[in-house]
Amino acid sequence: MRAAKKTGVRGQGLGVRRKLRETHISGAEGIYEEKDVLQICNEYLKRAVNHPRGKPDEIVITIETIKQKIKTIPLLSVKTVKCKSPDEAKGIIIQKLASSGVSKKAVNNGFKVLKAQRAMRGASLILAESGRRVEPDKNRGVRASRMGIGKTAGRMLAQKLSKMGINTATVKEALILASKVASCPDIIAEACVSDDPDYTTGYFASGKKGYLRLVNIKEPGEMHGGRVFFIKENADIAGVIRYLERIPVIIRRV
Ligand code: PML
Repeated sequence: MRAAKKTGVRGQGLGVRRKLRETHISGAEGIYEEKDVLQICNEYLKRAVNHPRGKPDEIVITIETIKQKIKTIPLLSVKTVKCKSPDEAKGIIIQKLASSGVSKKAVNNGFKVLKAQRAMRGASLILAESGRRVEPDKNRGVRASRMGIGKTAGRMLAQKLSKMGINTATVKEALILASKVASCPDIIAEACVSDDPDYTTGYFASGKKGYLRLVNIKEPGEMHGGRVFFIKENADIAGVIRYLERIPVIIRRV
C-alpha cells in the first residue's frame, strides 16, 4: 500500500504553470495467504487514512500473486538502546556505521537524506566509500518489497516482542524489512529514522550487528525521516535493486 498527498507547486520558469508534487504519507508491504488478503487490505486502508503525516488524497493498493519460489532468510536479533537525545542516537549510528566500514563522507550523505524535510517513498542507496547516492530516482528511492513472515514464526515473534513491550505492527514490519535488507550480500548496513512525526524511535541494522533500536532519535513533531542502505562500493546496483524490490523472501524461524 502506498498513500500520498498531491500538492500543486508553481512550475519553474513560466511562473503560472502548476505541477503536482507527491508527498509521501504512508506505505506498507507484506506476503500473505490468499484468504487473509482482504482483511490485510482493510488494515492497510485504515492505517493510510488515519496517518499522523496527514490525510492522503491517493491510496494505491497493489496485490500480486507470487509465483516464484520464496527464499527463506534469517530474522535479525533485536536490541533497544534508550538514548537520551537525538545527538546520542546519532552518535551510536555513526559509530556502528564506521565500525562496519562505512566512510565519514557516506555517513554524512546518509544523514543529509535522513534529515531532509521531504521524506522519500523508498530508501536511498549510498556507496559506502565514495558516499555517492546511486538510486536511479531520488524522489521515489528504492522500495524494499515482497517480504513476510510465516504464521508460526509470526506468532513466536509476537510473543518475543510482547516480552520486550514492543509488539507493534511498526516494529514487526520494520524488523522484517531490515532483515530482508540485511540479507542482501551487497548491503553493508541500514540506518532508519521514522518519517512519522509521532514516532521517535529509529534503528541501525546490519547482518553482523543485528537490529539496534534507538529511542529518541528525533524530537516529537519532526516530519523528516527515511531509510538509507549503505552498499559496497563495487556493488551490482541493478542487482541490489532487483533483490530488494522483486525477490520474495520469508522468515520461517524466530
Ligand atoms: C517506520 O516508520 O515505519 C519506521 C519505524 C522504525 C523503528 C521501528 C522500531 O521501533 O523498531
